[in-house]
Amino acid sequence: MAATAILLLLFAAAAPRLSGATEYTVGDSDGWTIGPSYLAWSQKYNFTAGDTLVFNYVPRQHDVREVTQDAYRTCEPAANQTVRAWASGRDLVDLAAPGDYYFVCNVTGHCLGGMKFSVAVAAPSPPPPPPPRAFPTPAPPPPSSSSAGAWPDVGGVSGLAIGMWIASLLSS
Ligand SMILES: [Cu+2]
Repeated sequence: MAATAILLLLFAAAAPRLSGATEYTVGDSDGWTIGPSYLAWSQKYNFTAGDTLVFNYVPRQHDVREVTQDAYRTCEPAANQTVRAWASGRDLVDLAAPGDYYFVCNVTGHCLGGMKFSVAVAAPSPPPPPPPRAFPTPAPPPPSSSSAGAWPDVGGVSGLAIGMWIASLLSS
């Protein structure tokens, strides 16, 4: 019973952190395509480490590359300037660590045509302080007594002392 309550408490404490990770659909309902301003889109949100970007597009019409800042500027990512690449048409891109991320479409002309944006991902805010304990912490077992397992706590020890005292009376 107590263990179940403690488990429930653990879940309650973990839930806010799990729901803190947010999925952002790039371009919102427009998706990832030619036309929308992804600069404007990216500036609408505050991204936090642990969030996910979702790129929705028709496969083979577009793709997604995370690239270096230089490749982002030139729109010509060389192989060694590509950090990660996706092409499924529904790509889930995790922003696991804080930092700057640069995304482009690598179909010819699309990056220059506006399919590019960067996001500054912030470190997650520290977790809230733990809630006050609902249950008293059980006292730790006595540190040294090797008979703690054999004799029930203090009552057992004083029982042993009384027994020894009686034994000494009987033997005298
Ligand atoms: Cu494209």
